[in-house]
Amino acid sequence: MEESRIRRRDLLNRVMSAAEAAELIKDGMTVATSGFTPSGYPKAVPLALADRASKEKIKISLWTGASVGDELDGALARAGVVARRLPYQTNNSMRDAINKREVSYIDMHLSQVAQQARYGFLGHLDMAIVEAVAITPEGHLIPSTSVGNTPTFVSLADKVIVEINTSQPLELEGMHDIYVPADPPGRQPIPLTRVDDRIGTPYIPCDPDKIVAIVFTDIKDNVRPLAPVDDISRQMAENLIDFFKHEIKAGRLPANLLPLQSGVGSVANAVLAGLAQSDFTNLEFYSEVIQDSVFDLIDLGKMRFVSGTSITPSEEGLKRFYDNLKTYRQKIILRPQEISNNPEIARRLGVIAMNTAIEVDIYGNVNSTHIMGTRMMNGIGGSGDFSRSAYLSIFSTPSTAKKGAISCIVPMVSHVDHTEHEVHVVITEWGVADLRNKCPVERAREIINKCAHPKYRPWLEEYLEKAIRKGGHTPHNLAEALSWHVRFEETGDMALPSGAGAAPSKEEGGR
Ligand code: 0RQ
Repeated sequence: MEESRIRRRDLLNRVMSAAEAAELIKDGMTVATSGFTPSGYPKAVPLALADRASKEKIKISLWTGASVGDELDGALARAGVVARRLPYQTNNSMRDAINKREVSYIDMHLSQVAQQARYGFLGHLDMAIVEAVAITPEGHLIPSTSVGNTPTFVSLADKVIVEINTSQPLELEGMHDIYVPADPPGRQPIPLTRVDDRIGTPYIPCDPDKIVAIVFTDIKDNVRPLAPVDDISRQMAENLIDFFKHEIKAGRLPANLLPLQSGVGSVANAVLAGLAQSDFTNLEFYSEVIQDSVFDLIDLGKMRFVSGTSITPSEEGLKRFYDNLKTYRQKIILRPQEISNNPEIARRLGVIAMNTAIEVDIYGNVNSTHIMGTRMMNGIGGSGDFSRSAYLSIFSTPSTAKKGAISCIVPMVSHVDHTEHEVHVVITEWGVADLRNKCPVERAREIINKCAHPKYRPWLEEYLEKAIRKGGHTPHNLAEALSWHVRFEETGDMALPSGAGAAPSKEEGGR
C-alpha cells in the first residue's frame, strides 16, 4: 500500500502519526491547506491540531482554496485555533466565530487568492497541509477531489505536510491539469481556448525536501447534503430555460448555449437539475464546483465536457462519482481555482455565469454574503470572478426568505457584492428581469414587475414613485431605503404598506 501511494522511497521515513505532524505547527504560523467546497481538504492533521489546542495555546492564520469540512474549519474554530481566515467558508462554527469577530475573516474573490499570495500581499506562508492520493517518484503530489490553491501554496510554503487519503481512489490520477501563470510583468496569455484544453501537468510540482511529514488517513470528504428540489427552485429553473430559448431564438446564444458556470448551494443545483429535464444537448461547463446535477447531465449524454476545480457532490453523489470514475475521468478536468475562475478565460469562452443572491435591489445590485447587511453567511466565493467577465451574468433568488417574512427584492441592498453594472439578468420564481440596455428606472420597473413577490410589489412601487418625484438618475429616498431591514430586525417581519395584505405563506412563495 505505502509503495503505491509514496513512489519516492526516500520519503517513506517521513511517514508519521497525525499527532506527530500536528506538533510541527507552531503558535503564530500561517498555515495553508488544500480543499475547495468540502472536497480534498486535510482531515487527520487538523483534528490532531484541534486536540493539541486543548492542552496548549496555539493560534494560526488559515488559508484554504474555499470552504472545507468540519474536521478543519469546524474543529479548529471550536478549539479557538484560528486567528485569521481566508478566503471563503461555509461552516457553522467558523461562521459564528467570524460574526463574533473572534476570527478576522478576509472575504476574497477566489481567483485572486493564489496570485495575491505570490505577490506577497498576504504575508509569509510557513506550512502547507495537502491531501493527496499519491506522491510521484519525483516527489510531486497527485491531488484528490479538488485542486484549489494547492499548487501555489506548495510552492510558497517553507514546509509541506502531505495527508495521503486512502479513501480517495488512485484512479483520480490524470484528472488534474496544473498550470500556474507567471506573475506580471512576465505574465503571458493563458493558452486555454476550449473547455477541454490541457495546458499543464497532471501533478502539483513539489520539492521533496520540503515534505516534512506524511500522514495516512482514510477519513472521507465530509460532503454536504443538498436540499431536495422544491417548487420554487423548479420554477426558477423553468424561467431560466425559457430565457435561454428566447436568447437562442433572438440569435444571441448558440443552440448548445455557451460554457456554463454555476454557483454553490441548493438553488444552483436545482437550476442545473432543470437543464437535465430540458432539450439542450452538447452542453459545456466551465465552472468551479461540480455538483450532483452535473453528473445527471453527463449520464444523460447532454454534457460534452466539464472543467472545474472541485468535485462537490452530496454523499450519494460522491459514491456515484467513485462508482463511475472511469466514465467521468473522460469528461472532467480539475484545474487550479486561479484557472477555473480566471476572468481572462471566462471572457474568452463567453461563460454564462449563474450565481445566487441573498437579496437584490430594484436597480440590480446584489448582496450574496451578508444577512441584514452585517452577519456574514459564507463569502463572495467565485461568484464575482465570473459575473464581471461573463458573456451573460445571471443571479437567481427566491422572491422571499424566512417563510415570506423577508422580501429578497428590496429598495437598496444592505451590502453590495455585485454591482448593477455586472448583473444582466435576475430570476425569481415569478419571472425573469432582463436588465440589459436599461437605465436605472427602467431596471427598477422590470425587477419589481417580473421578480418581486406580488404581495411586496405595491410597497416597492410606492417606494419607486416617491423616489422618482425626488429626482436623480438613480432615484432613492435614502431615509427610507433600508427601513425594510430595520423593520425586520425590530419586528421579525418586513411590514407591508397599507392594503398590501399579509406576508406570503411558504406555499405562496416563501422559503
Ligand atoms: O437560511 O439556512 O437559516 O434557512 O440564507 O439560503 O435559500 O438556502 O440558498 O443555499 O442557495 O445559498 C447566496 C448564501 C445562497 C449562496 C447563498 C437565508 C435563507 C437560508 C441560505 P437558513 P438558501 P443557498 C460559487 C459561487 C456566495 C458564494 C457564491 C452563497 C440561507 O449561494 O454563499 O456564489 N453565495 N459562490 O433563509 C435573510 C434574506 C435571505 C436570507 C436567504 N434576504 N434575508 N436571510 N436567506 N435570503 C461557489 C464558490 O464560490 C465556492
